Amino acid sequence: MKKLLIAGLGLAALMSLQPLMAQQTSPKEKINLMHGSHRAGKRMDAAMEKWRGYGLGQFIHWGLYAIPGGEWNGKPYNGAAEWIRSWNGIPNSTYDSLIYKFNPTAFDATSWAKSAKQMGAKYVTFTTKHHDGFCMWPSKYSKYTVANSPYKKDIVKAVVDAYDKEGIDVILYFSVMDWSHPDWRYDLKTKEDSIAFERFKKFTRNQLIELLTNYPKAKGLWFDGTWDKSWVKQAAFADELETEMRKLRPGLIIGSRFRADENGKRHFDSNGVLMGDYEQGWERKIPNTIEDVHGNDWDCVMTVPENQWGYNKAWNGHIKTTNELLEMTAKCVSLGGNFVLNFGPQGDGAIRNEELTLAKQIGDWMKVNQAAIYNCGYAAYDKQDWGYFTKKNDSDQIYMLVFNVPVSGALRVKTPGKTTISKAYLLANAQETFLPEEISSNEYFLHLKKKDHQQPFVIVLETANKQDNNGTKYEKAKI
Ligand code: JFZ
Repeated sequence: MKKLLIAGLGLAALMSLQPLMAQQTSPKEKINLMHGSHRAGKRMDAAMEKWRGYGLGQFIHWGLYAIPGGEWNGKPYNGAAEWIRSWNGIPNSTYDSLIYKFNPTAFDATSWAKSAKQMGAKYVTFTTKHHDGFCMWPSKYSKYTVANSPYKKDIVKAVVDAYDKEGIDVILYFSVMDWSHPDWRYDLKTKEDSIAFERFKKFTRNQLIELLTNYPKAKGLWFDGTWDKSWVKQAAFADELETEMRKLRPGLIIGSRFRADENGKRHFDSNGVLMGDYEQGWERKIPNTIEDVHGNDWDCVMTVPENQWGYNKAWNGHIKTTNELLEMTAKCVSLGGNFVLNFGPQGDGAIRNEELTLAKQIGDWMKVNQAAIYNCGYAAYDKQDWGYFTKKNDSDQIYMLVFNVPVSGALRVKTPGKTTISKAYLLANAQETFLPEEISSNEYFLHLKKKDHQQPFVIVLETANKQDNNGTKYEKAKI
């Protein structure tokens, strides 16, 4: 009886497995989508090739929220400083009247750009309009802009021009969600909501076309605030608008956080294909393996404190150090992405000293080691505990970015396929060479002479192809 029961259960389990097995063996049906991804695989044009090679970027969150700087009437706001308008501790109208206080006398776009250049940033993403709706450019379509603040001048123009002059590409951040616009809705529940949102869609289109027209030097748009149901339901509109923007500005770079497909799928469409030019979901997190990025381009945006983008006076919690940020940069590049570090300038327009110091220290390291970051990507070498491998795009040059020196002083390297190490030397000083000790086929130790390193360092590997297998010292074990 017991046996029978078990046998019966087994059969039931087997039967229940069957549909699953069938699903696994037959190729997944591709859903026909009107507003899904328009491209499979990476964009290979010059603009995107350049983006791919940036390695390191800067993000800037600056707007009215920088004036309260994370506190109101002496009370700290517990969320991210740029979200303070959403706090019930402040009436919206009181927050919005910060426009009359916006007069950043210490703002100097050139000094920002010089600091970014010193850091080694190749691109900057700048908040033209965050969720509060305040426009950092004199938009024709809103009264809530710099033009109506005591400062009056166009901040987006100043930023675009200053960074462009330093050779740093500019991407415009734009929040679709707009808390101050009367027609913004989180969801469309009534006919009135839909009518209001139609107006909001026109307004959004107008502002985006205005930005692209006013600032033709900008290389791309970084969208945010696109997660609410109201916007997710606009697959056709957003698709059409994206096409229009791309037509207006060939080469324009738009990430995966702009639009949803007709089933409401964001970032990846219903077939799992990336929407937009790169994956924009790596927000304060970094992938661990190359599988995590599914063959797509991507960048990671990171705050210095835990989760503060706009200026926060309190600057609480763990503040990331230069070495941590360099390690994140190395990790991102080693997995084919860019690392983008956020800065939150003060209400008066100056960048806080802590951030200026980080920029300088990162830059000091970059000056010596930038070859391992710019135009580099995934090396396809086994990850080792001492750090990260990167590979120069379009060349065989391999870099070892060392963050953890083992007590043995021996850095393990496994080379792929028929690759051998022909030369290894310090990027900072080519005279300092390392004789690779071959410990097994395709496996080496590089012995460090010095073990007390205060800073991460880079070793350049020059590689060669093994002539043939007969020449190698090691034979595969016969098992
Ligand atoms: C958004 C904003 O709300 C925030 O203020 C900041 O501008 C940041 C860069 O972007 O916050 C997000 C957006 C996406 C995720 C998390 C926070 N996400 O995908 O996990």
